[in-house]
Amino acid sequence: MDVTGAGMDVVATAGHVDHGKSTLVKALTGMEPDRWEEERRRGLTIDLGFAWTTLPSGRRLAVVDVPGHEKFVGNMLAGVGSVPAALIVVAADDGWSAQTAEHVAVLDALGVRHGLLVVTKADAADPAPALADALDRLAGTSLGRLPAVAASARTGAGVPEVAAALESVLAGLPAPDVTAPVRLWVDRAFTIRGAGTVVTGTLAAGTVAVSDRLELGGRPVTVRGLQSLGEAVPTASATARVALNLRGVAVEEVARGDALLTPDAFRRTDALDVTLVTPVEDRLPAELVVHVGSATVAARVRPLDGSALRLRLTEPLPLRVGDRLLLRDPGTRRVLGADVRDVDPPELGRRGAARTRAAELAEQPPGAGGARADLARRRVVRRVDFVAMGWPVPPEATSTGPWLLAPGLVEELAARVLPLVAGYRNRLPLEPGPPVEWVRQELGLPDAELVAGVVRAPLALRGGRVVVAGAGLPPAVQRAVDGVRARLAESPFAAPEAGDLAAAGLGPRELAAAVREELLVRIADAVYLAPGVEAEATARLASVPQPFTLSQARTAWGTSRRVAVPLAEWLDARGVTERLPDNTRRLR
Ligand SMILES: Nc1nc2c(ncn2[C@@H]2O[C@H](COP(=O)(O)OP(=O)(O)OP(=O)(O)O)[C@@H](O)[C@H]2O)c(=O)[nH]1
Ligand SMILES: [Mg+2]
Repeated sequence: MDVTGAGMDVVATAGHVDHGKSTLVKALTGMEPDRWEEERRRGLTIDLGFAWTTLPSGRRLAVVDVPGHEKFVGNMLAGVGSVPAALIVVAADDGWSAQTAEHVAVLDALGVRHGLLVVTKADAADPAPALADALDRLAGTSLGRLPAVAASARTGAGVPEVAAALESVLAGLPAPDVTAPVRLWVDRAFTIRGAGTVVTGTLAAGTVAVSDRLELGGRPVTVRGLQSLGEAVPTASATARVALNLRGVAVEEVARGDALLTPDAFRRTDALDVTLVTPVEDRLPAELVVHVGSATVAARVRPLDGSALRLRLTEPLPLRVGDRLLLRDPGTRRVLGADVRDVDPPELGRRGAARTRAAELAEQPPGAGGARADLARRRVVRRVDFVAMGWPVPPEATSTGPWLLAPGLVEELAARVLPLVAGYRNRLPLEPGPPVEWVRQELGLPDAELVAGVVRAPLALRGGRVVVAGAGLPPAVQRAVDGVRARLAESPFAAPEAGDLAAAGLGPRELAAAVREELLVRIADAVYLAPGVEAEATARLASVPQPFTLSQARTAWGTSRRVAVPLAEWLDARGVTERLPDNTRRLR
């Protein structure tokens, strides 16, 4: 036996009530799909049934048996949601009936392309007319021209032919992506004594293994045990029926319609844009029910234009671009297929926004082209979010840390930074350039980290600002500072008086700019010296006996107390000198 769970196929039955679906499943598998006492007593399937067998070729087959009664169509929908192929059953003595039509409409809306038609009860009536009629009606659906077999589950005639025909249908199914993230829609949740919570579902893509960590309604759960077709297995790959024993969740906390997810691989959304697979002529109701996987959620419908709709779900669902939804009107029982086009759609504020959005969706091709168009509209998005929306990452997109930038956006932004900085410095000429945060806002970027990626020479990042390298001070300020520096070059400790600085046009802002440009050093309020002052002051102190008094230092520097007191403290603070308890100092 193949313990990986690969090589299994899953089909779902479809067809009118009492047409013989469950009996045929039993004849094929030897298993009774009707699980409940009530179902067996009434001879009626109410909930989903499960059976499996090994076909003559060795291929394993699991069958999800659905109820045909119109009252239980909700259960039927939960059963077919993740299944790639259908076994359509029509009774020879009754022919195409109401729920045959309804079930086939569901399969058509879901886009199911693979199936087998079985006209059963061939012992009770000539199957030929029902078979020809059903094939005719099916031809216009997603199932197209499909193989058909007549059989009697009662006598067994034709049942081997059903198995053989199923084999060839299954051989034609596209291979599932076993490396895809897991989204297992739960169709049953129950407890097993000693094991705890167990959920079952049809794994349509991906692989699950014992001790996998998954997410269920935003909380972490661990796969404690795994079964497939009644056997414990270490791992199971799509397509497969699986039963997962979960750690981290009580049975009351999980139900049909929940999904077990690969962490971070899906976003839950309650707003989405979809396009109808087949456009409708008449007005849609304001509310429809969305079916996806085993989930059922009500949605408010806002038609955009053409076949595009905006849906608002009453509960968020883990959906991706490319998912096929079934939209159902419970009143008329009409079903429509719809493709998810955006799981994080833009607000529709302005007049005409709905029409514009519909046009965007119409022009947005599926796959890689759509990914480029969507990224171009978003400009910047977290890579994990973009991938979780269901998009492939366009190779020409730019990656910066966790961010993904639309192709060409970096160049566009880089070109905008230079005039932004120039404009800023025109208004605030004493500042070397705008703070990075200001540039981030101006560019509409979500993260200041992104600014670094669009700063190009002659701009540079310095001290949290975007600066023009070597731009210097405004000419008048530069001239005044040059004057001060010329005087300091002659007498390095003769800091100009505050009044002299002001008279030269050097106020606090100008002086701060000169300090930032490393043209002056601020020793204290209104005490500015040239940048070489530390070396000069130290050299002169070296020729004074240690320790020395402030007065000795002042003499060595040839300056006044106004300068000497703050300069001595400034040198203390920089660790050049050390102040002793008796108020004398020495060089360190
Ligand atoms: N004569 C005859 N009767 C059949 C055959 N297959 C099923 N039946 C009978 O038809 C009735 C309905 O069969 P089911 O298999 O329960 O039908 P179903 O399609 O599963 O019905 P629901 O699940 O309720 O939709 C039962 O009484 C069966 O015994 C057949 O091949 N020949
Ligand atoms: Mg049944």
